[in-house]
Amino acid sequence: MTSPKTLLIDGRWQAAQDGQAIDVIDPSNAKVFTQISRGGKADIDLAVAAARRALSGEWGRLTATERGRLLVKLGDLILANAEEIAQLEARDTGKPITVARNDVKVVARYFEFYGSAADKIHGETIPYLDGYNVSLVRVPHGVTAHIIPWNYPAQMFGRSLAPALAMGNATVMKPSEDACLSGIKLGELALEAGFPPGALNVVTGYGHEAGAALTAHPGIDFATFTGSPEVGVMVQEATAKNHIPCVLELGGKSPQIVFDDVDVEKALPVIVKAITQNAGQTCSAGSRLLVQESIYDSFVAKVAERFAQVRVGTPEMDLDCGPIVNRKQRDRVQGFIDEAAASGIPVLAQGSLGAGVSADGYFVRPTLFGRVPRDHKLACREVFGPVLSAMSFKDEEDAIALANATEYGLAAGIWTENGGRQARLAQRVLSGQVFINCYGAGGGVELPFGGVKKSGHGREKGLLALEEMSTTKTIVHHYK
Ligand code: TXE
Repeated sequence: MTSPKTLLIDGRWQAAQDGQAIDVIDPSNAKVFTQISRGGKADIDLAVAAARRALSGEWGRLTATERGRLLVKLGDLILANAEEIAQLEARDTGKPITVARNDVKVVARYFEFYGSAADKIHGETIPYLDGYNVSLVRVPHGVTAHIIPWNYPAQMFGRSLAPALAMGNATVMKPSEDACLSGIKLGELALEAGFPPGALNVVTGYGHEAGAALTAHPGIDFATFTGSPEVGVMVQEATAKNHIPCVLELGGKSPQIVFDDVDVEKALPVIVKAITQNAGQTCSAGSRLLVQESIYDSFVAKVAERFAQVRVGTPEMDLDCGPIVNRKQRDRVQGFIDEAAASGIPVLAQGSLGAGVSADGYFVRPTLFGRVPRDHKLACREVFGPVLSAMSFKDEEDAIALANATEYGLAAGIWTENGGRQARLAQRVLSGQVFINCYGAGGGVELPFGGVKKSGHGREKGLLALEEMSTTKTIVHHYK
């Protein structure tokens, strides 16, 4: 196997040092359709060294305005190449083409948003003793490491890199081995936009090889990771050994809390979409449906009716959702469904597969389970597939207890017309995001995003990401 040149290091496309490659598989039919370089430790060493040089070279000398312009230009190039990126993204992940097209608009928006913000980060002055001027300035970490998953590869590329570049860090991105074609294209466009060599490096490869080498590298100053809690612990350990900070976004088991005064027609489509979009492979998927006992049967019956209409297909079929990203994840999701059904939990509805989808593709039927016991695996573990678990609660206190009865805390939906209840729940539900009579942060580049508890720590998106991607320096000047 010869390695293709999918590593962007020091402004040049390179093959893996050891010449290895990874097959890229189309999840709609399980066929290999291209290859990427299998980057490893030697490639990471080169990328980190290139990033370090960039900090003291052309990239490090740019003003904030000049950096911002480069980001905005990259955003424009993304829009100009939107269809090509969307096609790559859809093929690589299996998502419906309309969804991929929307994702690309969001990536462009990340570069526009952070590019426009780059020269609006002001410091502070601090009153101090007579004869002193004290200022607090924001400075980049230095070399930042970015590890992203496969569920929204293009969006995550923008979400992770744009604020880091806006703050003047030199970056090394390790996209997921399961979906990185859009990231390679975005790297190409970054070169076209004029980013100096080493400012933005992309190393494709496996997590346990390139990913582990990157997060443990003594030459990085900060790491940000989105993925599983298990790997999140490894990233935290690796960065702790080098005494550097990290941001972790590790998924969730987010509740949709539905009270008896819910606006049913408004809630139904949102609740179904929140667990079926992207085939449930969304960190903030609303995977637990908590319904007040007094309306449980009638409301859940209506959800079931809609759930049964969800259709699954290939990107070109452009239905509600596509296949699961790879065989391992498909088996995992199907395993949850089979095990729960076998243990007697009622299946209330299942979506359908579009006519003619390949039997080899990694498709699963979206599934709604009813009256899931509170301590069942399905109620507690992240499935990361289109599987919704309905449960009932008695009153407000019980709703809060149930919503918080999870190791995770990423997002929560609250459905009630009662203003006091909206405010109480928003305060007491333990979660990084709370949505009242709506759901999802999708596309909300402006909105800080991140979790509590096992969902991770640190914030991405919004202006808060610029704080995460930088540190402060206190400058004390004695002028008398
Ligand atoms: O994740 P991994 P997987 C959750 C979801 C899913 C489960 C497993 O529950 O079912 O994780 O998915 C890189 N050092 N989420 O196995 O392995 C890897 O190459 C450094 C939630 O795909 O965590 C990829 O780029 N990096 C989530 C990224 O980590 C390593 C999105 C994610 O892969 C590494 C994805 C290592 N030792 C999965 N090992 C979300 N929060 O949105 C792997 N990687």
